[in-house]
Amino acid sequence: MKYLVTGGAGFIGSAVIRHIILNTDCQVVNVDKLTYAGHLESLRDVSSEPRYFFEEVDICDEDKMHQVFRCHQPDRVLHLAAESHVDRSIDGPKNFIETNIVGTYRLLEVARRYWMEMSRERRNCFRFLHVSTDEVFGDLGNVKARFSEETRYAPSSPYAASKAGADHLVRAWRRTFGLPVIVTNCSNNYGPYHFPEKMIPLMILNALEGKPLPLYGNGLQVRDWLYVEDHARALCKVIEHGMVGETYNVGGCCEKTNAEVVRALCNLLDELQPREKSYHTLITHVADRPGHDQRYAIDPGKISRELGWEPMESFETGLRKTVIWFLNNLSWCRQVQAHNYQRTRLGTTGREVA
Ligand code: NAD
Ligand code: TDX
Repeated sequence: MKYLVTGGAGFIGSAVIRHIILNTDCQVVNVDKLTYAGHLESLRDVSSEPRYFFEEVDICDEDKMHQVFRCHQPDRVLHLAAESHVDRSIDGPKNFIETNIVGTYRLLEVARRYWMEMSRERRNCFRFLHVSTDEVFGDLGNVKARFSEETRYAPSSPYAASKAGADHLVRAWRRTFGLPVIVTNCSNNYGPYHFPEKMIPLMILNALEGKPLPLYGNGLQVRDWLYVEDHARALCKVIEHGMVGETYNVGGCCEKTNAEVVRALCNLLDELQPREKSYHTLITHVADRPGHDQRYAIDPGKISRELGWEPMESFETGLRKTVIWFLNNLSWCRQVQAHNYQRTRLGTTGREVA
């Protein structure tokens, strides 16, 4: 069995590849353009394994993607390659439209051609899993509801709109061409190898450098957190046992305000790496993100009932593991920050204090 993983040098893609290589005897082809967010260092635990292959290719490049499919003959496609940071999509939406929408369209066409040329037996087993986000559903505000697989799409940011567009394309390729696709929509991930422009790693690294911890607006926005290895397990379960044409919401039932998350990080750092003044003194309110969604929350009932998936990590154990991982892997952080890292909208620069 051979998996083709797009975006495998990113945060979640690298967790998926580690999971497959360490827990199965399958082969994995990692197709990644290595943007500022893609780092082969994140795969150092598995990259010497002969079942792992790397192709530095842009998913928008149809000719090269055809060659990759022809050469590796994958049985499964896990599509994670994307521009993924909301703040960057506000500063410059172009790359988001190109990779997330046009790139997904090109990948669907390459996969469709490849699938149509497969033997009947292999064609019946082929699967294309498109990895999407809860942000496509938009803002829950302060109502109690959670997102189900039937929730209407109402994306707020250019990032969310580009992911929504990609989701629609993937479902259309199922309905019109019969391509055996499955879609997942997951909530916020956190854990090792998280690129330090996202809130949790940014706060940890800023704290260790004694820099302000920039909470957008009032800090009361709610995100639903899931440890990245639980997401990787969910994706493998869905691609193996999920129903073709279906959508599965993935989430940890772990709603926290951003202020709660940052306070929990400060408590852990005060315990694990104490400094003269508590890390809490670094918390700073800064100008809000334009169009900032107030609340996301996933109902993971379907994947739990139908596929038996449950998160294994609690927020408390997962966050502690994450902080310890960052404390022990500051050289990885320095490497990825040095690599072509444009300091745009990091929250520590250019933002007014509210
Ligand atoms: P990431 O930004 O850490 O990694 C993205 C990877 O895709 C990088 O390795 C990058 O080099 C690669 N890439 C970007 N453009 C490419 C292109 N044109 N061709 C080939 N490779 C390209 O992202 P992530 O946080 O790991 O997210 C992975 C996927 O999961 C995305 O589709 C994202 O929308 C989705 N998702 C993320 C989260 C989250 O909390 N991070 C939650 C739900 C869903
Ligand atoms: O400095 C910050 N201060 C702050 O208050 C940053 C970077 C973020 N925030 C807030 C904004 C959000 O409410 O924290 C929350 C989390 O922000 P991010 O880490 O940027 O994640 P988010 O915008 O929620 O999107 C993430 O989850 C869904 C991923 O980046 C997406 O790829 C995924 O689809």
